[in-house]
Parts: sequence; structure tokens; C-alpha cells
Amino acid sequence: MLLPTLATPTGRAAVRFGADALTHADLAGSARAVAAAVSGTTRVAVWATPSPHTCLAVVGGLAAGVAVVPINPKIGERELAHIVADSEPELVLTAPGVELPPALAALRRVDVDPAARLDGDLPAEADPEAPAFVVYTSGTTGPPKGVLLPRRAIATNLDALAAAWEWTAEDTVVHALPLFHVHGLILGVLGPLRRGGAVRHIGRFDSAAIGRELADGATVVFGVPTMYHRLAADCEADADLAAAIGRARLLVSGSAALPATDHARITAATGQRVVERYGMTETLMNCSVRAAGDRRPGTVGLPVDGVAVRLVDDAGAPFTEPGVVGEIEVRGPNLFLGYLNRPDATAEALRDGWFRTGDMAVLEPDGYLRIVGRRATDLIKSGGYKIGAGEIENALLEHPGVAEVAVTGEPDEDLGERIVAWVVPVDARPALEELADHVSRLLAPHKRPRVVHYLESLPRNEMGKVTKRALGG
Ligand code: MCA
Ligand code: AMP
Repeated sequence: MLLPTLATPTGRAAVRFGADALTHADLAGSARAVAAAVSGTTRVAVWATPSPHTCLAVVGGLAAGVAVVPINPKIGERELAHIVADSEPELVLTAPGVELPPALAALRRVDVDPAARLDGDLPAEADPEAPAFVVYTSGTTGPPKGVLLPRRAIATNLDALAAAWEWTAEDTVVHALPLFHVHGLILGVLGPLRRGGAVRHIGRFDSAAIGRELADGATVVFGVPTMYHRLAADCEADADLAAAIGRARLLVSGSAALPATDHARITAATGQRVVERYGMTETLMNCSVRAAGDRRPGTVGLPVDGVAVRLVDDAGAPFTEPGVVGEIEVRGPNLFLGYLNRPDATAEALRDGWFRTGDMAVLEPDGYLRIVGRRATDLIKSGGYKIGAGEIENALLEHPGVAEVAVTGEPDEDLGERIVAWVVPVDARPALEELADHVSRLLAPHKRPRVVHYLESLPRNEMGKVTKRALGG
């Protein structure tokens, strides 16, 4: 069973958002009510605000055996239109009172009422191979692809993480991650629920709020490197905060590389050594440093239980020699079912049952994996979000002031990488803020350019292809 807590709930805390708290028993009763409301559908959208409503919508959908499409509540109109057309949700679950954008307002709407509870039997447990989620993730070009995640991947991966992190019902996870990606939703909400433990979501990231939750019983922190970068600076400036963070059982970082400097700053300020893990939407978590293992900065540890990880050379041949760079390939029960409506992309991503991650790494002599980069320069990781250069270029080309454009990622201390737009204007130079608003409105605010450079022409090779390396990207 994916969420055993629904069948045998306890009166213990399950989820908390500010003053709104639900026990496992509350959750089980509400999930039955939501499951009844979505019964008979196969795919539903969830307006994934950081709220108890989102948790209930997701848990109810999973209880009903329905696939959930979590939607970024800040999503822009172009990206939303794509997701709705591609995933064809039969209804949308939301908190009451929310004004939905037109593409979702056109669907049947189910308002989640946390006070509405049902007793009785749960719906029959869905097949482990049935899709639990469609999570959208960016590629180098074109609109995001819908990743079909089976229930089996989620259950096995959460159990592998429990083993790696000694994660139990006694743990309370605290985080501020968005609830429309694997990290915040699957690890950060379903993880605690599968364990019978608790999650407290603090809304937006705030070091002091994390410190307060740890002082008040939370044990584990999940975050992206940007959050740990900010936490490091805040702990250096505030000894009480550093002491509170130092009391955590575990700080876990993922979604992008945690710079060794930030790892060291957190250790110096708090005594904590951050545990790093490595995953992907398509694979869930592949590797992690163990709670009881050697927490070496710059490494993502060993494969988690049941997951096979290997490096291959440019010809696709696997090798085990330490210190040699190769592409990471992954195989195991953690893998996705495929990209929705994209058999071409699914076939391209798999080789003999191994998923080709596009991430480059070296093996250390003891088998620890050290990630060194990515194969595609057109994928940008900013604040832990994966963003395709192509989707931003397409959006910017729709701006009347943009004649030509190339998008790159450049190193950023806080965000890991920041999005840079190289623009050939039609006439007058459109201001950064205008271009940022344009991308936020069409795609999502986290995809907006943070820097713009204006050029008279883009550098191109003899084939006419833009040479991004000549831009410094
Ligand atoms: C700014 N804002 C705007 C605009 N500019 N809104 C509309 N139009 C604009 N032009 C809003 C933003 O939406 C945001 O609101 C606020 O202003 C601040 O924006 P921003 O500066 O972008 O935020 P930030 O402070 O830079 O964000 C840093 C962050 C964030 C908090 C670390 O990047 C974040 O939450 N990252 C997590 C990404 C993540 O979970 N990735 C997992 C996927 P507001 O603050 O209200 O939103 S990877 C994954 O799942 C795999 C499996 C894995 O391995 O984990
Ligand atoms: P996403 O497609 O948003 O699920 O992002 C997955 C990508 O995030 C991976 O392919 C990696 O490039 C990156 N990633 C996740 N965790 C780590 C990590 N600990 N270190 C380096 N890169 C990471």
C-alpha cells in the first residue's frame, strides 16, 4: 500500500502549515472524502499551493488510484495551456475561494474542504504500476514533458530513503519547497506520511522559521542548495539560530549541487554536516550519503537500496574506473513509466532499460559518486528548478521588441545558475523587467531572465547555429 497511514491512522500530527494542522486520522477521513469526489476519473489537476488542501487533494487522489497533475500556482498562461492540453485532466482540485486561471477554470472544479471527512472502507488499492503523478519537467527545447511516475517507484524510493536516512515515524520534516515537484511533494510530503511521521511546511523559505521549528520538535530539514546558502549566511550572523540548526537530526540537500564552500560554512557555524542526495524527476532518488556514512562535501554518496547506478563513456560502454568522467545511467524500480504522449523522448532517454540522466560524474575509490556537470548546456538549474533554454527563447521571441535571442545559464552564488538573455532588439531595447514580466506571465516567475545583454547580432557558426559558448554561456 502506498500510504498505509490511511488504513491504520493514528492521532499523531501529520501535516502542518502555520496554524493549520492535520493528524493522520484527519488526513485519512478527508482523503476518503476527496477520493469519493474524484472517483471514476483517471487524471486530475491539483492547484498546488503550499497548503493542507494540496496535501489532501494529492492524498485523496492517490487513495482513489487517480493520477495527479500538480500545477505550479504561479504558472504562466502558455505553460499552463500546454500542461492542460497534454495531460487532459478531468477536473481540478483546489482550496475554496481560489480564482483559477481560465485554462483550469474551464474544467470541473472540486473544492477541498478539510472539515469534510468520511469513514468506511478505502477504495481498493491501485496497481503498483499505475501512474500516481504526471510531473512536468523541462527539456533543452520545447515545452516541459509530463513524467509518468508509478506508485511502485514512489513506495520503493521512499523506503530506500528511509533506510539511507534512518527516517522513522518519530521524524518531523520541515521545509519550504514548492509542492509541484518531486522534492517538495513526493519526498517532502508523501515521505513523512508513508513513514507515519510528520511534515511542517513554513510557506516561504526563512532561516529563522526553520530554526523555530527545529527548536519545537522538528528533526529533519529538506532544502535546495540556495536555501542552504542563505542558511549558512544567516547562521554566521546569528549564534542562536546556528545553535537551533545544530540540533537537527539531519539536514538534507538536493535538486542541484551543494557547493563545498556552503557545506563547510554550515559545518563551521552549526556543527552539522549536510547530507546530499541526487535525484531526478524521472528517477526519483538515485544516490545518497547515508545518515551514518561519511558526509563528504561535493559527493552524493552511494546508490540507494535497489537502485543500480553506473557510468558510461561516450560510446555508451560502462566502466568502473575511479576518477574518470562518464554519464550517469540508472536502472531500478525507481524509474518512471515514460513521458506522457512522448514515446520518442521516452525511447531516447532509455538504453537497454537504463535511464540516461545527462549528468556527468566520477566515481571515487569507495564508490561514492561525485557529480561534475551536465551533458546539455541548454539545461539550466536555478534555485533547484530545471529550466530549458529553448522554452525561454521561444517565450522571449514572442515579445515584440525581441528580434533574436539566446539564453544561457551563468554561475550564481545564491541560485547556482542565473538565467541570462542575450537579446538582439528589433529597435529600442526592451528593459530587463519587461522581459522578466513577459516570461513570468507566459511560463513561470522562476523561468524569468535575471540579466539581459543586448547585441547587434548573435554569434553563429557556418551552419547558422548560435554558438552559445562564444557568449560565455
Ligand atoms: C519575482 N516574482 C515574480 C516576478 N519576479 N512574480 C511574477 N512576476 C515577476 N516578474 C516573485 C516570485 O514568484 C517569488 O514569489 C518572489 O517574487 C521572489 O522571487 P525569486 O527571486 O524568484 O525567488 P527566490 O528567492 O530567488 O527563490 C529561491 C528559492 C526558489 C526559494 C530557493 O528557487 C525555490 O523554491 N526553489 C525550489 C525548487 C525546487 O523545489 N526544485 C525541485 C525540482 P514567491 O516567493 O511567493 O514564490 S528538482 C526535483 O524535484 C528533483 C527530483 C530533485 O533532485 O529534487
Ligand atoms: P529535475 O529534472 O528538476 O528533476 O532535476 C534533476 C536534475 O537535478 C538532475 O539531473 C541533476 O542535474 C540535478 N541534481 C539533483 N540533485 C543533485 C545533486 N545533489 N547534485 C548535483 N545535481 C543534482
